[in-house]
Amino acid sequence: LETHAASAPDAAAPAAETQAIGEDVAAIRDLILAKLKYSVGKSVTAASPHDWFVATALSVRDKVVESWLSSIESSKRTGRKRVYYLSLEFLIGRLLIDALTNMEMIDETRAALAELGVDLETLREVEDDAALGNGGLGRLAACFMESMATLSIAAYGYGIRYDHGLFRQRIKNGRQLEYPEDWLSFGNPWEFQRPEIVCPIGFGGHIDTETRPDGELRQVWHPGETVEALAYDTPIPGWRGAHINTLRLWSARAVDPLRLDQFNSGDHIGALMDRVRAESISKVLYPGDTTPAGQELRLRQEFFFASASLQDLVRRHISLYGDVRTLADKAAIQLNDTHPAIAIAELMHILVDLHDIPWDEAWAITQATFSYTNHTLLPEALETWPVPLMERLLPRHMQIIYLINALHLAKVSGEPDATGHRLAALSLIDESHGRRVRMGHLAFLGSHKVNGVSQLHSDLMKTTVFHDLESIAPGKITNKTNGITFRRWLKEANPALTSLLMEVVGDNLLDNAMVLEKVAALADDSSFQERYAAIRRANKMTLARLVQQRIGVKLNPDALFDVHIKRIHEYKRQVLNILEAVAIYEEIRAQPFRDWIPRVKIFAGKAAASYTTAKLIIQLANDVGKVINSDPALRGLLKVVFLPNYNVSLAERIIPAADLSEQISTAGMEASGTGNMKFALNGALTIGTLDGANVEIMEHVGSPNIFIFGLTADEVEAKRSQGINGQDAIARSPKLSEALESIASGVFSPDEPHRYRGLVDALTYHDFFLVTADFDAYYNAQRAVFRRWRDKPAWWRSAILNTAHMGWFSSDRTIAEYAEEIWNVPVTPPGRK
Ligand code: T68
Repeated sequence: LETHAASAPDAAAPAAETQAIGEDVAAIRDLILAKLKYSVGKSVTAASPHDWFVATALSVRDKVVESWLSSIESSKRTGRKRVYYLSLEFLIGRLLIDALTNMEMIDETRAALAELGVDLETLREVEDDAALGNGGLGRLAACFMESMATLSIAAYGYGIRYDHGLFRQRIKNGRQLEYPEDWLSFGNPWEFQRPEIVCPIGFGGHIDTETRPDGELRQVWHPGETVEALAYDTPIPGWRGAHINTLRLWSARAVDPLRLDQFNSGDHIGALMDRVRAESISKVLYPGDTTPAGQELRLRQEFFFASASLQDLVRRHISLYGDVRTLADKAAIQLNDTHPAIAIAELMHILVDLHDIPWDEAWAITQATFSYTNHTLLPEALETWPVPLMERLLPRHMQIIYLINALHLAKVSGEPDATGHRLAALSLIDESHGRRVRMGHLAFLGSHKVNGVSQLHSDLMKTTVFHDLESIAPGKITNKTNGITFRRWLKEANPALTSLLMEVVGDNLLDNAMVLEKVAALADDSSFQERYAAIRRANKMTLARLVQQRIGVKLNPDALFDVHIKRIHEYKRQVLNILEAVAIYEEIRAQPFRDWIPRVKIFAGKAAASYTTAKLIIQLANDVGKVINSDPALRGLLKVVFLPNYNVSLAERIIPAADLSEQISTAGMEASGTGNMKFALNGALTIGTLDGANVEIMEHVGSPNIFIFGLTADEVEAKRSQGINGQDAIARSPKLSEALESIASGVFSPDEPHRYRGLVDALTYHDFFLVTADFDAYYNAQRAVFRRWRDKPAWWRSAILNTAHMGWFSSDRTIAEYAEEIWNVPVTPPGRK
């Protein structure tokens, strides 16, 4: 008896826990069944996987909503300062596993579904990706939303609810074809329509001048056209569900659904014209902007969501605090690139025209409220709008921009170095090729802080595009190196690795990523290496199955998986990688019995529909793959695959299976990169240039554990100033000239031998991205990769050290820096409930 009593507490504890979990599982199972029946309207026998997905999503959503309402309530009660993240893009991906993970319900839900004979992994796959973004910028916004919730910051994301997200890519005969993406066709269980939250958005029209009672003049804008912005809210749970924020996306609709008189008079299509025109604003992500109509639609999108968001947040501020003049104390607005920069003129319009705030005071409020993140230095990507278009579409805002500019130039024109050249560089209006409004300048002037997204990028901002503006506002430019959320990019993408790491560092890994450092002590431990390697092997098997299913190519899971996945762009240099594949192909054929390392080159990525060269690069990757993969002389030693329709969900599959991460942009051109961080965290070794955040990744993981090659940003600049002809580099490199020759002569395009002549000519005579200059260095770096791969303990040591030292790249760290240095809001780190 005594023995029994003494041991009872120990023995009873696990039993009680098991019982609680059992109760949870039963409760979740019953809730899913109720959702299936009463919300989806299906019986268990008739339910499709999609029906089960919706029922499961609705059941976890109930838990999310509980916490969401208390988060909103608590922010109101405590009068906390709010952060508003304005972004034209949120590249969210799927939400089911994310919500279950962050609500800590995943194991119980999996078990509950299993009791019903349903596999959670199947449900995961039926969810459509929310692909409301193009690439890194949009995905960063999604990671930031998750980290802001995790750190209990009272934040709102504001964007557009596009009916159609990033196009679906199909590859036909090696060529990219674009199809509309239709993520809403089965409904969206995560969102709440808010029919009561509607903002009128004006365009065009004219301005009247009125005299106010106090004798001052007031400008009154009378828009010629008005559309409505209708709110849809999606709750964004932070880690452990302690705090939940709102992503508010605007959908455009006409004020009147149709012209009834016109309809009844027989003009059925004409009666709907206004509606079509209004709704086109939120129809597609990034409408083609090669035509004037496309450019105008893009500007309408930018103003539509900036204005709706500003009206909404000003209304909230006034209802809580009664006085718009305290806005900057209670709201921080972050501009994700210049796409929402017109919000600066919109806030001035609201303050000056609608609230009669004197100009100087309004400008001080505006600057104290806004901050701006720059994501690119590429001149062609810096937004400018033709003045005539702005005058026609937003006449009052154009007036405001002119006045901002006049006051700004008046301030600097008194300075001794105020030459015409300098004033032209500082002006909000670019006069060099037709008059255009520089949105980067507007964002800079209207903000109290401006940041780049990696140390190198922030430094380059000061010496290039913002050189002159920085000189009149020293200290305004600051750096905030990007980060990624480890909940999605470690736990959800690679659960097996996460469990292994938690065995070492403890189960607070996702609360404080810096504990990963403890893993470094095991880098040389052979049994840990074995377990780490076994997880990679399993992930590679899973990916190999997916590749077989999708494109019918069989991969050897013991080959080195060398992965290059990102948007297709010349500066990202997919061509450099393809050239190395061609060079190795020629070598294996010439010396088939050398001791080759089996390798798979994996490419994925979308090209902008109008970007002809990028589309040709996709075709080249596919053409090269077709020849190499079917050449029996290679005996499977080299495969080149292009996986179609790259998106967040595919990235979650590929990254945990990668051995080598390709981050090979021309130095100085990739602002940061975030894929580079996802790979290194999951233990792929990086082959890369000293560009963007690669520099900081090298500093953290240690230079022996990363393969850096090529020209530095300074060297790129020096080299370009001497000319960008590739002939010398090609002449010096027999491997390169041979590879270029075989591509140019049609070895990979026998059906059209001259298909790549132009591409090869461009590399030969006009190699702006310095592919030829960096080829030998890249080739040699790849040989260093092979040497490491042959030494398996050395390889796994480096891989483990990559994982161990990546904690700093958590977006929790990035967001904590924004909170402290830009937004001035407190953060509460997550902890166990
Ligand atoms: C990316 N930018 C940077 N832009 O290229 C990348 N642009 O280095 C960085 O890591 C990432 O931003 C996050 O900071 C983009 O993704 C766009 O997608 C884009 C979209 C529309 C217009 C211009």
